[in-house]
Amino acid sequence: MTTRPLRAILHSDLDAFYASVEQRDNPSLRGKPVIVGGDPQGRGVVATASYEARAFGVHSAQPCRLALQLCPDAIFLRPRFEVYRVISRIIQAIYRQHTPLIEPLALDEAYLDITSLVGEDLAAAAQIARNIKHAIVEQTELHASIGVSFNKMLAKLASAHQKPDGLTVITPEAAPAFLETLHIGKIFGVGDVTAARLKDLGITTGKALKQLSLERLQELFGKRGTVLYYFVRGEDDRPVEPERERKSVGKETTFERDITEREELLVILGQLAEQVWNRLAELEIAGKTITLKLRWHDFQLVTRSISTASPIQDAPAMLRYLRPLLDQLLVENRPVRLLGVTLSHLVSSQELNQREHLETPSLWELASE
Ligand code: DCP
Ligand code: MG
Repeated sequence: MTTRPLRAILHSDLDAFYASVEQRDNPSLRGKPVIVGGDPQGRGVVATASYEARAFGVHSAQPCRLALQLCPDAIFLRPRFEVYRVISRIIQAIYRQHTPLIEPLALDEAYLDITSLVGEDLAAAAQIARNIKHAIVEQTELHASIGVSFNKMLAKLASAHQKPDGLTVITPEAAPAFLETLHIGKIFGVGDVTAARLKDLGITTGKALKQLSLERLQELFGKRGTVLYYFVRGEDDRPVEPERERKSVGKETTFERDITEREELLVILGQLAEQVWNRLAELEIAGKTITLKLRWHDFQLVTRSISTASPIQDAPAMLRYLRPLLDQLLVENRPVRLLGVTLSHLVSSQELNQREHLETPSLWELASE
């Protein structure tokens, strides 16, 4: 059963955002594999790839070097955040013509609550979604995929369902069947590692996941287990929060196999730092406290933080702080299963100069010191 009140929620997400902008602004790139991210000769990561590059198995957060192996003809470009921010503002203005209840998740992604406009009528909500898609194409020449449903979780699944240029509606009647046939990896909160654990239990679909009791899921995954229990039943009462104040920006990764080598861990820390930095650059913010999170193979969690007088503004600077934090923690041959990097005590960085950023020494020159 779905809990009331039902809402009308849109989740709007631009297709291959950075790459589509680059193809828009340079017609010779259209129809070609384009990868926006770090240096392919160094150890940077992919921010995003055009659909032509994705066909070769290239995806976000992948090391650029691997992307180059998969797709040797790819054209590598550095991100132009200042252009992406301008587009983001145009899109936000389109959303605001419909509702003030907008929760941005990234420059290209937002939830909109349009319940006050359409009540529970999702067909009317879909018409608004169509209008928004149309206005986005008119004003930016870019395509968005929009999901329409009665809560945030389902709206997000819906927007991903028919990318690119998709419009998917999931009604309360259709939600149970949609969720039952869904591969569990697609459910919010199920990362690769959780999916692998579920697979070991013989669970790969929403239908199979539904067989697990709340208690069993909590036993397996703690608090996240509770969320999974409700999500797989289509229940999510989180409101769209326009004013949510961002307190930190972080990124973490659980490894498919535990890692002991310091050098290997440093490479991963560098990749995480670069992704956190991309996010900071998008938001034009910087942070004064950096936290390293590490989970040992036996699930024990440790964190170490350091605060600085002036904001940390780029990935190489992050790595300079992270390296000694990692060294404090590392114990001979103790395997690590997760690393995370978070920046907090955020400050808006008006002085953040894009040019200076692009000219900072490669993160990877520092990583290999
Ligand atoms: N991004 C990034 N690093 C990631 C994921 C994303 O820098 N690990 C950046 C680049 C993307 C933008 O954020 O263009 C939006 O992220 P999405 O996950 O929405 O990815 P895309 O818009 O590129 O693709 P999709 O069509 O799947 O939405
Ligand atoms: Mg997107």
